[in-house]
Amino acid sequence: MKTNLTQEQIVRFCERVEGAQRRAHDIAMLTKEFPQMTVEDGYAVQNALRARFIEQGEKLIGWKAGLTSKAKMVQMGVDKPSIGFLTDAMSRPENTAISTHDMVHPRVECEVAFVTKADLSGPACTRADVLAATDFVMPAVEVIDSRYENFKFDLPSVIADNSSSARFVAGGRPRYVDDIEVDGIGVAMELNGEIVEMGSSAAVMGHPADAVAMVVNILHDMGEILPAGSFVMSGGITAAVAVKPGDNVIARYQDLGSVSLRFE
Ligand code: OOG
Ligand code: MG
Repeated sequence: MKTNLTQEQIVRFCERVEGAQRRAHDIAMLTKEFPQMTVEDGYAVQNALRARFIEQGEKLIGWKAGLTSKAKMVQMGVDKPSIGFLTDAMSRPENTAISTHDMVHPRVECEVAFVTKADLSGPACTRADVLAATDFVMPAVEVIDSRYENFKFDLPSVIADNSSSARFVAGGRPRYVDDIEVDGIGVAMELNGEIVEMGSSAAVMGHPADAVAMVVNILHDMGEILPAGSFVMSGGITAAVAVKPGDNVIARYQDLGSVSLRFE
C-alpha cells in the first residue's frame, strides 16, 4: 500500500485521532484539512495508531470489517467496506456496565465474530479459506464511536479513525461453522426491552466469511497476515443504534444465544 502522506503528516493526523479517542472529543474530518487524502493514506494513519497503541502496551487481538452491510453503508453514506484493528483494551465482559463518558457518541451494532485456528493470508483469500481456518463463530456486539463531528465521515477519514472502533462485547454460544448456516443467522437488537433492529447475517456481503476474506486481502496489501487465534468481527448486520447512560441492550441471535450489555 502506497501513501502520499509524509511521515510528519502521518504523525500529526495519528496524534489528532489518538487525542480524540483518548479524551473523547470530536474532531473535523481529516479530509477537511487534506482533501486529497486517499484510502491508502487513511490506512497509513491507522497503522501508525496501531503501532502507538501496541507501544503503549495494548495487545492486538484481531480485526474488524466495517461498512460490510447495505444498512451500514446507507446509514453512513459510504459505499465501500473498511477494516480496523482490535486490541484487548477495547474488550468488555458481558453484562457489565460500559461507560459512555469516555466516548463521543457511542452506537451499538450486532455482528458475527470469527475465531481462527490457522493462519490466513492473501491475496485472493476466499470464503472457503476462511471457513476452513475458522475454529468457531460467536455473537458480538460492537460499540462504535466515530470521533468525527456529528458521526459524519468519508472513507479515508473513517479508516484513519480505525473504522470507529471503540469497545466490543463477545458472548452467547460459540458454534462450529459446520453446525449452523453462518449466512442465515437471524438477529434482533433490543434497546430497553423493545426491538429496534432486525436482520440476517446474509446482509454482510452475502456471507460474513466473505467479509473476513476481505480483511485478509486488505492485510495482504499491507504486507500482513491474519494469524491463527485471531478474533475477527465481520461487520454490523443492521444499522447502528445510539446509546446513552441507563440504556440496556440485548442482541439475540438465532442458534447463537444472546449478548447483553448496559451503559452508564
Ligand atoms: C464505521 C464502522 C463500521 C460496521 O460494522 O459496519 C462498522 C462506522 O459506521 O462508524 O464497524
Ligand atoms: Mg462494526
